[in-house]
Amino acid sequence: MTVRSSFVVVANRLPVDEVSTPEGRQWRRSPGGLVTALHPVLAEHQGTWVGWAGGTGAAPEPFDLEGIRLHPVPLSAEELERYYEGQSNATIWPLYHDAVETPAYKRRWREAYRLVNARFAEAAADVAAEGATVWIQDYQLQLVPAMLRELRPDLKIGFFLHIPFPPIELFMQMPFRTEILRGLLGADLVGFQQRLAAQNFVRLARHLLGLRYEGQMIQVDGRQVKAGAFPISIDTQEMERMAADPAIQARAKQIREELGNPKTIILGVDRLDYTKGIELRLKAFRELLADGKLTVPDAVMVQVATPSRERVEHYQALRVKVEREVGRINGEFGRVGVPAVHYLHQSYSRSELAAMYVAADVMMVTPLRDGMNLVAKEYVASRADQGGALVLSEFAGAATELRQAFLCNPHDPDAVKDALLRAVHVEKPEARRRMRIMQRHLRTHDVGHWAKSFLTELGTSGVEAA
Ligand code: ADQ
Repeated sequence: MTVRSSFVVVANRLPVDEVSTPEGRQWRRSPGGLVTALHPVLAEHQGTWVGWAGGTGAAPEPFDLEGIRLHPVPLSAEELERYYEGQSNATIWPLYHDAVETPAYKRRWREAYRLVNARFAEAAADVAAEGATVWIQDYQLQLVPAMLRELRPDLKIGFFLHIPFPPIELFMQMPFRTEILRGLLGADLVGFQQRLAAQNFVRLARHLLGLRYEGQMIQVDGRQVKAGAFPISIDTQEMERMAADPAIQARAKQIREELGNPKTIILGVDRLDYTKGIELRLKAFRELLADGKLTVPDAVMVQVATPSRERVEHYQALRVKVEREVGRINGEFGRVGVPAVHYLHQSYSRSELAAMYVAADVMMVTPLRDGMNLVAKEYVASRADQGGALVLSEFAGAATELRQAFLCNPHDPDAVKDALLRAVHVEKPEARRRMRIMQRHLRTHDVGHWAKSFLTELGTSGVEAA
């Protein structure tokens, strides 16, 4: 029997991983801010999370884990290639990130995207109780709001976009642009990371469909759709607690030793993605070494580049470029046993990442475009000692809030070099002052605050009180 919930989250992925244990294969809750933020609301309302469980072919039966109902949606191998790798990650992802790589448009990807979105909408319609709130997440599922409204006009529907929403000129490239826009307008509330993105959206509604709007409220088919900015955040308390843990502190010290106790450790942590500006960061470091402004072994760089979307062409090309640049820097500036760049194409546990944050003197977050960037926020929250300095791209959503970072335009190599040098040489009291202000902000603006503001705006009685 299908369990019906008064609160439903719909996201491409379920917040679980299948792991091998001595008792056999088991589901484990995956780490991540979204699930942490939504868990209390889900648990309180016997909520259901609808999403893909990983793997292809038939989906597992719905199951319960830690008080949440998980409702898997199946994907075939072909759908994974067309809907996920194709339409989501080779069309929409680059287009919405200022087309920093050229988006590819394919009819069969579009078709698969429609089909899979319809499947998610049907699954959500099946599990939602009368008058329930359904919160749909991100760019893979932009058609779901309208599809779901069609099936279940009684529901309250929210949508949140985790990535940027492009200006009209760029969005207009998209072959099925009207369908996407109509899809999003199926929601009662469409949330974005940035005010500018919400503005792009309401203007687009007027431009493409001739819809009237006042402020952030769009009139559509006799309904009102609200757009708004809800900057996502991290579980600040958990990050602070983890970073203050003596075991993490000891590990951080050990990392410094393993790196030869350099004066300055410069750190980058990203998914290996062309939006993250990994190459330009490496180039800035190389040029500063060449100019003699930084020297090895006084300064070393650690770049963690988590494997990501490895079957998508642009990602394969990026890996080659990044690894060539790392090789070049180490070839020119490394010494036996002392590389200039430590490049780690691996995934890490949350605690190892925390130890790296604590160990790093300068954190470089230099995306060409990023919806928010949680790494920047995690780094700030991890510096209980108020040490460290953050270099942050103006093109990351986080730059709107973390104004005390060393902000730079990532398209200007001299600006990146300048920000990095300023961060390396900042006086301790000044660095502490900057960290303190940013930390104070993150304590009040954590991921719980994000979820609560969205749900309150959606006006879901009962849910906003959770
Ligand atoms: P992402 O593009 O994935 O997210 P980001 O916000 O930086 O980017 O989040 C990455 C997360 O993965 C961080 O929590 C980080 O700690 C973790 N991580 C990175 N490398 C790791 C590694 N090697 N091992 C383990 N964990 C690692 C998208 C948007 C962002 C937006 C988020 C949330 O692109 O702009 O901030 O969604 O809305």
